Amino acid sequence: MMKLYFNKFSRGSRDLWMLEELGVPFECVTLDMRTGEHRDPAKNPHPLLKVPALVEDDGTVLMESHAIVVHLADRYADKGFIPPSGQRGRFYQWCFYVQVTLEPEVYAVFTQSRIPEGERQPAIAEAARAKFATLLGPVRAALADSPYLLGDSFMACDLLMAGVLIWARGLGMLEGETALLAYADRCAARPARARSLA
Ligand SMILES: N[C@@H](CCC(=O)N[C@@H](CS)C(=O)NCC(=O)O)C(=O)O
Repeated sequence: MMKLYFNKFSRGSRDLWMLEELGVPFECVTLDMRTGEHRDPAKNPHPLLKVPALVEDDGTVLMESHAIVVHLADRYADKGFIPPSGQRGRFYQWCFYVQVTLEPEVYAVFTQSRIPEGERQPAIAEAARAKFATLLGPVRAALADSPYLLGDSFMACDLLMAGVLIWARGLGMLEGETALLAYADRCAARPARARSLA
């Protein structure tokens, strides 16, 4: 059975959400990051001792939380979370946009918020907030006429987008973004997400 090595306060939360959406058999191994359990090579198969990692049925170890989501959507393509092969251009566009373009700005604000106040560099967070607001433009446009990024169906790219938007919302980066907040709520209300957080 597939095994997800994970911690719920990590980027692995998106992988657990995806597995719950798919409803396929898997085992979840929680590694306690507060005690440093994830840094024990006997317990964590991740090559860099981070989380998440997915160990597949044949023993293949996968790292990178976004790649794991896309791979799972593809492996179980019959479940309908990925467009048919050859028609995935915009699907991949959004998956990469979330990870490569949006997430670094959220991460910059997050890391600034975590360091002691006296050591913060407010200009870094301010620049990241401003850049993030600009980068939301294409997302707003994609959602102007449809409930999800690719139309009427919730896809794995929505799961990734919503994950980052929910994180951004917690950092006050979505203020006034009514449509995006409604989209994030719509995705967050899915029963599979609730199961992943239980
Ligand atoms: N880009 C990787 C990031 C993996 C990563 O940095 N994970 C963090 C938690 S979100 C971690 O394991 N940090 C603990 C450490 O580095 O010791 C992914 O998305 O999977």
